Parts: sequence; structure tokens; C-alpha cells
Amino acid sequence: MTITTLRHSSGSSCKIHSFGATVISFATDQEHLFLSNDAILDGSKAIRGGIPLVFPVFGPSTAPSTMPQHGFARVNHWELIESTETTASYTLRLADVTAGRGEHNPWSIEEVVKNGIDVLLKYDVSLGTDHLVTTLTAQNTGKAVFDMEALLHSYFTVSEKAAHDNSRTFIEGLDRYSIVDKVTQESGYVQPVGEPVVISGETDRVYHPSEEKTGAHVQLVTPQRKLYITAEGSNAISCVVWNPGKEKAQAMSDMHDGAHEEFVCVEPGILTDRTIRLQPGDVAFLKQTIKAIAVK
Ligand code: TA6
Repeated sequence: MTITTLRHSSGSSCKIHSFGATVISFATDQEHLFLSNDAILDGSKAIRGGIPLVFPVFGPSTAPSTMPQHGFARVNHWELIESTETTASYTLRLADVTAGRGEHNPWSIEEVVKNGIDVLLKYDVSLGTDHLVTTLTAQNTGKAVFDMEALLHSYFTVSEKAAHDNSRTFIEGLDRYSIVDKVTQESGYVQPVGEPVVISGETDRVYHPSEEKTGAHVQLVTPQRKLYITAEGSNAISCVVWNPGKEKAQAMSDMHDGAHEEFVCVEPGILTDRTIRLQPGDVAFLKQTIKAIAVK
């Protein structure tokens, strides 16, 4: 298990853990990614913080599949194939996936022998003066078509424990997106124009674009800075906004006390009814750019 550090001459830096190819730090004049003090970094559990990679399913699997929540990408060791001072490229081959395949789904060892599914995942990380670009690509290297979801589960730090302070922490850019609220179980309503998205207690919502937009531009405003999160991909980009709230955070063994006030997850992804159907030989991608602007 290795941690690769990227450094830019401007002073920005980035750290990537080979477990899950999880970016665990992106700093300019300050750290932008949240990593729980209790995160487990020994490869026995998905890393709680940074940017875990979600593939090929988002959320819990549908029965009878026993693939774990968010799929296998975040719980396997990725190979670092190339790096420079400011870039790193990782790959994960299905043949090297030892954890998280589960049973009764097309990715299980038993099924793959019969159906001929194969995939090559690649993850490119590139550091700039004030930005970080992360690109996940999936190439269908097998004989059969497969469906996939993909998401960059980005945890962003919020200083001064202000994640739930709606006047200082909010998300812009999701106007007119339709909402699936997993806490209230409500759906089918849209984010009003000009109204920012705020975190109120436990928050777990998926925002789907009203049009088939293969790009998204979202701004996360916090007391310490504004983050411009731009995403593009091979299908419409949805955006998940998540914070576990106090009780759920306390119940998570790898979340330190009070952590729910220190981060907000803003997660671009290709999800649910926008799932990608990838034919043999085809490539799909999901790219996120995070740009930090200090708030004066
Ligand atoms: O992306 C939001 C979400 O799916 C939430 O429902 C919540 O469970 C979160 O991810 C964290 O999931 P994890 O499996 O990392 O505990």
C-alpha cells in the first residue's frame, strides 16, 4: 500500500492512497478535502474521506446481488502506472479485483466466467496551481455489454464547524435539478431557481439535471473559500449532496466526534436512470475539476 504525493511549483499538493486510488488530500493555501481522523487506511475498509471512487453501482445493490454499497472500485488496490511531479495514473483490472464483487450479479466471479464481462478502469489525477482534475474511465474489455454507474464521492472540508450553518455554507448551481430525497423519501420536486442548497441535519439527496446535460457546474461556498466543482462525462451528470448529521455520524465507527460539522459531500456522478450501457470495446468517462478560490 502506498501514498503518492503530487506537488506543484505554486505550492499546491495532493496525496493519493493506492487503496481505492483514493485522493486523500488536495491543498492550496489550505486543505480542501475532509479525511476523518478515524479513517482506516490499512486497506480493510473504504477510506472515510477524500474522494472514494464509486463503480459499478451507486448505493446499495438491488437484491439478490450482494455486491457491497458503492461497488468494488473503492475497496481494491489500484496499480500506479505512471506519475510525474503533478500527475498520477492508476489502473484496476477486473482480474485483480479481490474484494467487493459479491454474488448474484454480473460482476461476481461465477457470472463473469459465463458472461465474459471484463473491464479496465483507469484513474488520472492532475494537480494545478489552484485546481485538481480527477478523471475515471471505464473500458469494456470483455465480450459482453454491461451497465454501470460511476460517482466521485468527494468529501469537502468546512472550517469553523460550519457545515450546518446555512448562511455560510451552501451549494449553488443546482437550480431546476429534480430531487430524490433519501431522508424524507420525497421526490419529484425541483430545486427552486436562485435558492441555494443547504445542509439541514441529516441530508442525503440526489439532484438530477432537468435536461440531458453531460456537464455540471456547482459551487460550494464555505467560510474559508469557494470551490468550483465542474464535472463532465459520458452521460447526464447528477449530483449527490450528503451529510450524515449528528446521530448517523456518531454511529459510524470511522467518523470522529463532531465530524458531521466539518464536511459536506458534493458528488458528481452518472446514476440511476442515466446508467451507462457500455458495449464491448467502448469507453465511458467521468471527470471532475475542483478549483479553489479563497474568500476574503
Ligand atoms: O453518497 C451518499 C451516500 O450514498 C449516503 O447514502 C451514505 O450512505 C454515504 O453515501 C456514505 O456511504 P458509505 O458506504 O461510505 O458509508
